[in-house]
Amino acid sequence: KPKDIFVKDMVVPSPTSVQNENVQHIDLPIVDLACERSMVIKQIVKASEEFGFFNVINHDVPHEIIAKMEEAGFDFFAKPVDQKKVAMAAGDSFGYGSKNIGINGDMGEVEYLLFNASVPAIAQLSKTISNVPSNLRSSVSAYTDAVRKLACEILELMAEGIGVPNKFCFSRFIKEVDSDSLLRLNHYPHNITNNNNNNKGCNHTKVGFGEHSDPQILTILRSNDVGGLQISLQDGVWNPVIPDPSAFCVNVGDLLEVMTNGRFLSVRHRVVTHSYKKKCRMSMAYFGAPPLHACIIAPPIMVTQERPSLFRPFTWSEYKKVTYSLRLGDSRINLFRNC
Ligand code: GA4
Repeated sequence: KPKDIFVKDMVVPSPTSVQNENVQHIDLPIVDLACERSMVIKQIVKASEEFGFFNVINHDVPHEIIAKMEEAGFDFFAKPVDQKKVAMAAGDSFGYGSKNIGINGDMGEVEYLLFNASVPAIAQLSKTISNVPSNLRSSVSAYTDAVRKLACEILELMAEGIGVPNKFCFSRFIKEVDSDSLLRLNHYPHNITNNNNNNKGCNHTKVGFGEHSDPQILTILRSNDVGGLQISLQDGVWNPVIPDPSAFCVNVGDLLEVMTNGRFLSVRHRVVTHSYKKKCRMSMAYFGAPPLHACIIAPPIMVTQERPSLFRPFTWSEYKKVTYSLRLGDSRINLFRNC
């Protein structure tokens, strides 16, 4: 049983605005997939160890697939709220949501669409999803298949880079038919402030999606050219990520930190919205996850005398349960550390 879990008897609202924060600009590492393979591997490993985040350029995901996904997403979010609300209703945890993040009181200036991104769920999208326009369905299907392939390629390069004998040891999880992977479209509406006397000339920064780490194995994120993503490499310091719509921003999730025995970092990040921005940010995140029953443990080569095992073995189902019982910003990974 995970240690130290306590139930909060009062729901404390999450902060909605950001004030006087320490913001420091950094350049995210760039991984150029057109480079020589051994070079790519080195870049990926270094970035995953030092930043937990990197931008991938010269990937094989066709531009049309990305453009169609973005267009279908924007078309959907432009619809009236009552039309959006019916998307995939029917007691499912997937579908449209607005402002509420998770089930424990977290809120953000965001609306979103959540899809099951396993291979069979995506192949059956037309049968399993109701009240979603057909152009959105076909875009989600083509986009998810393409980014899943990219995620597998990156996970295989990572495995090779850290010397794991089976290069499929991470990617096999997200290829499984019952993989618990997700696709999430996040739309951050305008953060417009009234120009009354109290706030004239002020720029307001609000929380779009509060700080957290991603629980899964690997996240592949694509955003339009509106910024807002910030990562935290040091407690209390936020590093804005300059958006590059032609790249994919890749980040290590909690499970990959565990399976590399702490060598790769699952870094906390958040999205903020600025009142001076005229355009909405839209991001599309693929979260590569294992099946619920999968046992999460570092391969033997990652555990040495100098680097003893940092985490106890657990199933994704156990980790997910803990994740959903806590608040967005709570640390989950620490509950699974060996003493
Ligand atoms: C963060 C990453 C993904 O967006 C997500 C989120 C999930 C949700 O929105 O339902 C969670 C959040 C995320 C982690 C803590 C829990 C669960 C909201 C929340 C408060 C889909 C995921 O897998 O974990």
